[in-house]
Amino acid sequence: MSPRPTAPPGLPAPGRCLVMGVVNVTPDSFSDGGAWFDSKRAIEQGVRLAEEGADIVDVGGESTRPGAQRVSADEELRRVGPVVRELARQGVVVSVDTMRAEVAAFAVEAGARMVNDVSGGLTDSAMARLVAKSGVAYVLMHWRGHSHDMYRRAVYADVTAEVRDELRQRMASMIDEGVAPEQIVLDPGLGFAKSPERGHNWELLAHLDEFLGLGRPLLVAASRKRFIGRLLTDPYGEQRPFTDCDDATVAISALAAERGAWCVRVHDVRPNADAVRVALAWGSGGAALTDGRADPIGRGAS
Ligand code: PMM
Repeated sequence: MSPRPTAPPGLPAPGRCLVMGVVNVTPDSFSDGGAWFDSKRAIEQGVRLAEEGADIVDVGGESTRPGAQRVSADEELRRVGPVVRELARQGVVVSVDTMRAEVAAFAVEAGARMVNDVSGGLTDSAMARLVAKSGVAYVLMHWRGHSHDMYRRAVYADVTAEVRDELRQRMASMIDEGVAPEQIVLDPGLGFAKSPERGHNWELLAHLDEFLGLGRPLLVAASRKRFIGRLLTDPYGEQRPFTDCDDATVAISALAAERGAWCVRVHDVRPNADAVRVALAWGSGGAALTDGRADPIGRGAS
């Protein structure tokens, strides 16, 4: 396995795979559509996720579910602004899930410590400059186009090699524009221009080492995605609803952590926080524990 890359700046480094909890401040996200659309409820949910063991809370204001249309920048800011500011004020480590430099700039000013850009800098040409200037961590995800037609772009001769090479090119381009390599976290973009029917997501998960070979930490975001529901199709042909895919997500988190993922992005935090600790204990044969504990007493998650 490749040596562990340097941790991105400003984020917890507890010596195990991190857990990122998701708060979608949207009326229509695939995974939790509408549940946290109200700012007050979104803030409460963010605090709850941090208490359940999320090392980072990812706040997004634009749905990227298959077929989703874009919202305006003003609306996105209205959704995420108060949530990011209040969570950061309460000491939660926040990342902002946005493709817009303007929203990212606002969020960083409000205390966000990471920008999570599912378009890997392709949507907004001002993103690289903003990330370079702010110095915060940046998730660069593999992306081939907006959600409304992303499945049309899910055509690969070799999905692992193509996703790896496209990530490498995007990373080089961000670095050319002034982003420090240390700021970058890579993400193969499970579900984005990947076909559940053709098994693309499983092939990517089976080859995490190829992405680790790019020398940057890896974020794995499988939680509640359609390919899990498809895997768990029942004998009558009914796909498992995404709300009932959390147990399988925990299994993916344990395996991803054991294979060297830096962070898993999940909706149901507590069991995934347990899973990454099991992976730490198992992977180190207990050597990474303190008196049998994953979290040394007196040292919080951040
Ligand atoms: N997926 C979603 C949203 N944001 N961010 C990253 N880095 N990687 C992902 O795969 C990703 C993301 C869509 O899922 P959601 O409905 O759970 O937000």
